[in-house]
Amino acid sequence: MKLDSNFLWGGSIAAHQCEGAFQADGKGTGIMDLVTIGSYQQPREIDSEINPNKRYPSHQGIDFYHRYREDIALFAEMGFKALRISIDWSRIYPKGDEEQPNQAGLKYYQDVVEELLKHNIEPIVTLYHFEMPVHLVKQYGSWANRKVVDFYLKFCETVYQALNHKVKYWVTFNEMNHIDPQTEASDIFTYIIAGLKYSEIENKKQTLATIGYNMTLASCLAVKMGHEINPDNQIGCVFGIEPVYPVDCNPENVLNAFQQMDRDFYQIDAMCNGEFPKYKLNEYQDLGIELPINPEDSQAFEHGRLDFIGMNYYASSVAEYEGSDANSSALFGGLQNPFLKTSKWGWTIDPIGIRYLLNYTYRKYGLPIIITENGLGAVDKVNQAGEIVDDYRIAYLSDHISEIKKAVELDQVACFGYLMWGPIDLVSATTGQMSKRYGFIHVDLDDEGRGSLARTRKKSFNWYQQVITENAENLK
Ligand code: BGP
Repeated sequence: MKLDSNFLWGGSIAAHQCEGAFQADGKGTGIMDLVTIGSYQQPREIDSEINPNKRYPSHQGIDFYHRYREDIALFAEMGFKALRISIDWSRIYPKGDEEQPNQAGLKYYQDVVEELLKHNIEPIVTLYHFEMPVHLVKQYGSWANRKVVDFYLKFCETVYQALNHKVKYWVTFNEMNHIDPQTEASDIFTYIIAGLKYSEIENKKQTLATIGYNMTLASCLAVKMGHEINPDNQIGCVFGIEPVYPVDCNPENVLNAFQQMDRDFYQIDAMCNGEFPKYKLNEYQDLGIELPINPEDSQAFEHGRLDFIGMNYYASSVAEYEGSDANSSALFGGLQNPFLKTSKWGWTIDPIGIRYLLNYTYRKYGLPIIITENGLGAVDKVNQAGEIVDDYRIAYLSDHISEIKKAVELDQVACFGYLMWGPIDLVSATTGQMSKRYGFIHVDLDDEGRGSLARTRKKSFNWYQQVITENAENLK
């Protein structure tokens, strides 16, 4: 099998990382509007109110809100077939529990979608990418409260209707799989998903299991609703999964690695197999966790199955030795893989991992997969001629795309698109930095918010343009 001629080449961005304009046209405060800048070593601070003396990168983003036409024209110039955007919930329902949506917020996204369609770029819309109204966290306790599922569904319905027949590909959630009752997390990881700092969550196991269940249920209900509104809708969910390798071939370590990787799949199981997995219910029962299950939930799992799976892939990790207390992933500061190099932010660079993940996931579910994120966060330097020669980014992307091609052409995986993360430099989710750059397009903005915001094509811009034109036929 060859890469399809309609293969969806493009990129992915998220509202809170690019839009800025954090109070424009009636937008409410979203959870990421309260997070400061950090770095690889220094975690981002999470405040409960906006402190006027601090800088919050989402407030400015890269000003995509006002410059989307210019930016989309640049994506079109590269030949994008698709762009994944997210809808900031707090633009549509500023507090989350209003009766009526904010029309100005809806109009903005309708305009963005029109602009994409004008350039023949397929919009892929994520309904929840770390953008929850803060009010829902403070007033209702976030996803631990079932009412939030209803507010989310109301938001989904509003957006499905507003963009009906314009948008065909939808994503219910981005990376909800980072919530796991049995894995210790840093504050930012539970915060980006649910607006709650890990260290402050009371009764952690119970609360995180409930959040995971409610979000999984919400995704299934949103799929069901989206199909009812328009049977042509193709609805998926995006997961951020790392292949986890054993530290050696000691069967205990191999099993340990398998089990660790498997923890990230229970929500996909629930969304593909028509029921919330029994093994998870039994596990929770053994831990003394009680899930807030309603009898009618089974209908949601039965009728809310995904049409496709979105995979965000950046890195692989190595599991600690069996019995070790340490948390293992390289991404979160665990063991390094001696066979692989890492990025400046410590993320392993493992192109074969994407082929492994595609194979593993496709064999498990048989559903079409789209790579919804993949890219290299790097420090770019503008040379004396004003150019950015980002050969390291080209090498990273080229190596990963080669492995995707092998997965499709040699392993018969149904992968229907590749969306590079951050085709334009934007704010990093984990660190808040601008200096962690992913883009084909450079944005003149530094970590302190200084710069003209001017957009410049990097060397990789022309490279990706050629990859798309040739459908990746002549990769080096
Ligand atoms: C993914 C998120 C994205 C993006 C990406 C890169 O997990 O879905 O929003 O940010 O990671 O991470 P970072 O921006 O921290 O480098």
